[in-house]
Amino acid sequence: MAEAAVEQRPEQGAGRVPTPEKRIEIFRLMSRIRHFDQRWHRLFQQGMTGPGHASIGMEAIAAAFGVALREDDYTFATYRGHGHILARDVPMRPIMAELLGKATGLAGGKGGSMHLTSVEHGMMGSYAVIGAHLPVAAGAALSAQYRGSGQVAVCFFGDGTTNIGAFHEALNLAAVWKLPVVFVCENNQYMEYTPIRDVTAVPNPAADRAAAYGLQRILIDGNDPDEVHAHAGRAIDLARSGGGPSLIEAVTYRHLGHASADPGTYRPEEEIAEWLKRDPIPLHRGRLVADGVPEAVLDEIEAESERDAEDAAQFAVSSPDPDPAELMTAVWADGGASWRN
Ligand SMILES: Cc1ncc(C[n+]2csc(CCOP(=O)(O)OP(=O)(O)O)c2C)c(N)n1
Ligand SMILES: [Mg+2]
Repeated sequence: MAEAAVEQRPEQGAGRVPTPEKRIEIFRLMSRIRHFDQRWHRLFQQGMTGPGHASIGMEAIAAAFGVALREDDYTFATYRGHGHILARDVPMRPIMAELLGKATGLAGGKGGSMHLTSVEHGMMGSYAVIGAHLPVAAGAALSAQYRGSGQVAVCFFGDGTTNIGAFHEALNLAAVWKLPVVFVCENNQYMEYTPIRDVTAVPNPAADRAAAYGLQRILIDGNDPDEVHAHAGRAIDLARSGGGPSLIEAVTYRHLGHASADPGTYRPEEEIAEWLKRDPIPLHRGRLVADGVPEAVLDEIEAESERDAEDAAQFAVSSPDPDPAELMTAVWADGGASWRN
């Protein structure tokens, strides 16, 4: 925590507490993301699915942005993107089925956990190649700017991603062309098994580099959904009104390892314990209850999320495998591989 301390900047986002309805919606999305990832992780432990990347502990970022977005805005995520697609209100069933490689999955089982896409929901994909989607998000923003559609692209990525060339290229061009894009660094303080501080010249890998692109330094607590929502709203408004891109660094922590099979034991026990105390879901729940939301309302949201995750798991497990005849369909833009022959 000390290495990536969250610097409070009250002038940014101040006075923008979400409406009560939006705060409950943020709770609902966080709860759905948590239950979905937990249920899916159990399927992995039972050998029902291959490995993937959970975002348990990091839900506040996806959820708070999810409620700040307009329906036709674009989301770009990494392989750690289950939460981001759920935050666009894509139903759990086809997502879970995709993770299990089933025919009923979003991409017919061909994409898996690292390629979750639902264009009609604005979810423009999760990407396995580090940094690859930052220029693509800038391209989507350029398209929105050209068409005058008022759409905004929001692009999520990890702390480690700030050390790859595509980060610089995308940020620079987005700033030069004032593109309607919001870059959100989910600084969970590790890139796979390496602490980001061991391989980065500045303590805050995104915020400390914002000046290089003429952007404001925005460093926020990624486990505080009210704070994330305030900054999301400001950055999205700025982008939509022609004010250009933002770069937000949201400091957070993943409760599990990098991927399903990683126990995460390279992290100090005290550090894990400290961050478990800052779990965004109980934090947000406590605030809602203090503000008068009945416990029963939140209990029902939790129960519904759990039921939906269980239903999605049953659906995915009982769904058929893809037909081998489908192997080479929908792989290329022409719908097949015929152009190669
Ligand atoms: C171009 C490229 N290089 C290396 C990898 C292997 N790799 C997968 S995840 C990862 C760490 C990324 O860390 P970070 O950006 O902090 O994201 P996090 O997993 O913490 O969400 C690496 C190096 C990759 N997928 N793509
Ligand atoms: Mg990371």
